[in-house]
Amino acid sequence: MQLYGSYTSPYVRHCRIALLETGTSFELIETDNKASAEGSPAQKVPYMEDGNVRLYDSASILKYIRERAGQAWLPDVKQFDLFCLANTVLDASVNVFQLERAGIDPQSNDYLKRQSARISTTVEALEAWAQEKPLQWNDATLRVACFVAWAQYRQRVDFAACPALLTWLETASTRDEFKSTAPPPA
Ligand SMILES: N[C@@H](CCC(=O)N[C@@H](CS)C(=O)NCC(=O)O)C(=O)O
Repeated sequence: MQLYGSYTSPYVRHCRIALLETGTSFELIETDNKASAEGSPAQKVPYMEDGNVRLYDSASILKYIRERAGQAWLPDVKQFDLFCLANTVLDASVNVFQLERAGIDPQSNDYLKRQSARISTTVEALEAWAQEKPLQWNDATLRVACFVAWAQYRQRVDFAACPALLTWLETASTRDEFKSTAPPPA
């Protein structure tokens, strides 16, 4: 299986962790924006190829990896909703990060202000979720851990008021597959 992506992308990291956890043999092909524009209609990473199967989003890739290994993929609707919420905050944070890199002030228009507000309210909701339960390892909580780790790595969110999320990250960081897929030093 070929996974196209980068060593810094949290979406790619999540797929790499699932591949390692399921013992699936794969090759990570480093892919920049120019290559992803040619390799995927979404012009994003990750995308993957396995024989004649080509998938263009980390969610479908994760479902494919887990089901190929005989596992169910997020059958619980509340866990699936947590995955979606973590995805929403990740998408918004990556979007604001890319715009800032392009020199656009995130406070410069109402839509970007809403993106920033969306990040804050979603982080609060994730923290409330994490306060309710210890970390139960599945693709929803793994998505949350990938988000928190990436947001720290790119200094997007101050998690000082989120002790439960930090505890989840600490727990995730004890796992070999999570440790070995950490992004390179910024
Ligand atoms: N919904 C996609 C999001 C993937 C995504 O946003 N990837 C980023 C890298 S972290 C990307 O390729 N961005 C390129 C761009 O926005 O032009 C997924 O889950 O795979």
